[in-house]
Amino acid sequence: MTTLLPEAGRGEGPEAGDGAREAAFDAAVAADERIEPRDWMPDAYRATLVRQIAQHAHSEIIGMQPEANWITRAPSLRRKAILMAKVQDEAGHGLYLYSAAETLGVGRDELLDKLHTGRQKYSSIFNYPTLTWADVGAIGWLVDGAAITNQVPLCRCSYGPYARAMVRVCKEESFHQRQGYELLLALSRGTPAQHAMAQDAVDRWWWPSLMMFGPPDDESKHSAQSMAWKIKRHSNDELRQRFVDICVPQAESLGLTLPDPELRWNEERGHYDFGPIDWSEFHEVLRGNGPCNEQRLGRRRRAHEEGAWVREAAAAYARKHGGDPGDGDGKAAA
Ligand code: BYC
Repeated sequence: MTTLLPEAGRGEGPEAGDGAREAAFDAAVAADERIEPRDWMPDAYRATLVRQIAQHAHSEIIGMQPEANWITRAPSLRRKAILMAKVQDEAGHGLYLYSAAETLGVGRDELLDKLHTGRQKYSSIFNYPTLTWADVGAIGWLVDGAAITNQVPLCRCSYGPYARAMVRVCKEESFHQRQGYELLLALSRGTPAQHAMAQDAVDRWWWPSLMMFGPPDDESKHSAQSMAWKIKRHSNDELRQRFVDICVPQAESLGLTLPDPELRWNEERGHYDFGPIDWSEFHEVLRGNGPCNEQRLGRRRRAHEEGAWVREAAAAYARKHGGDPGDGDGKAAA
C-alpha cells in the first residue's frame, strides 16, 4: 500500500489521531490497495486475520496426517512419490501461513500452543478417517478442490502477506486436485472392486467437503465484516455453490455419482440445486466430537514434543554462531 505512512510515522503528529489513520485504512481497502505489516490497521482487523490465518496454517499441518497415513501403502513407486510430494507441499503451506501470521505480531510458538490446547481451530474436514487408498484420490479431488475454490479469491485478500502466500499455495493445490482426479479416474476405470472403492470414498467425502466452506451465510458471524474488509471476497454459500457447480460435470467424467438425490440443474438459477447439509454433524465436529478429532490433535501434540530436541539444537546452534535463537537456520539476525 502506498497511500499510508508506515505505522512508526503515521498518525503520530498531533493532527493525526486514530480517526485519521482509520480513514486512511478504510480508503486503502476501498481502493483495493494492500495493507502491509507496518501499516496501521484496526485491532479487530488484525485479530480477524490472526484467527483466520492461524486456522488455515493449522489446517495445512493437521491435514498432512490423513494422507500421510497412506504413504507406506501407496500401490506403486509413482503413486508414493506423488503422495510424498503432496504431503510435503502441505507442510510448506503451513510454513508460509505461520510466517504470514507472524507479520501480524504473533509468535509461532503461541499459535501452536493455542492449537495444541484447543484454543484455535483447524478445518473440520481433517477429522475424518482415510479408510482406503481411494480416499487419497477423494481428498485430492474434493478437499483440495474445495480449498482452491476458497483460496483463489484469497489471492486478492486485502492483507498483503496472506494474499501473496495464497498465490503459490493455489498453484500447488491445483496440482493436488489434478492428482486426486487422475487417481480416482484410474480406479473408476479399473476393476469393479476398484470402481466401488472410488465410489465409496466419494460418498464419504462429499458432504464433509461442502462443510469446509463454513456455516450457511445467515449463521456466519464473521462474513459480513470480513467481506467489508476484503479479507473474504465471497460468502460461504457463494463459494459452496461454485464448488458444487464445478464438481457435478467432473463427477460425470469420472463415471462416479455424488451422493445427493436432490442434485439437479436449475435452469432459472443457472446453478445446480443440492440437498440439505447436516449442520449438526459440522457442529459436532467443531465441538471436538468428529471421528478423528482426538487422534489428530494427539498426534500433533506428540510430533511437537518429539521435535523439541530439534528446536533446542537449532537455538543452541544459532546462539553459538551469534544468530537469533528464534531464527531456526542459525543465520545471524543483524
Ligand atoms: N472448520 O463466521 P464463519 C487444505 C468456524 S487446508 C472449522 O463463516 P469465517 C488442505 C469459524 O472459524 C485449507 N471451523 O467464519 C490441507 C468460526 O469460528 P470462530 C483450510 C470452521 O472465518 C492439507 C465459525 O465457524 N482452508 O486446503 O468468516 C491437505 C463461524 O464461521 C469451518 C482455510 O482455512 C470449518 N470448515 O469463514 C489437503 C481457508 N468453517 O473462529 C488440503 C481460510 C467455519 O469464530 N479460511 N468455521 O471460533 C476461510 O476462508 C474462512 O475462515 C472460512 C470460515 C470460510 C473457513
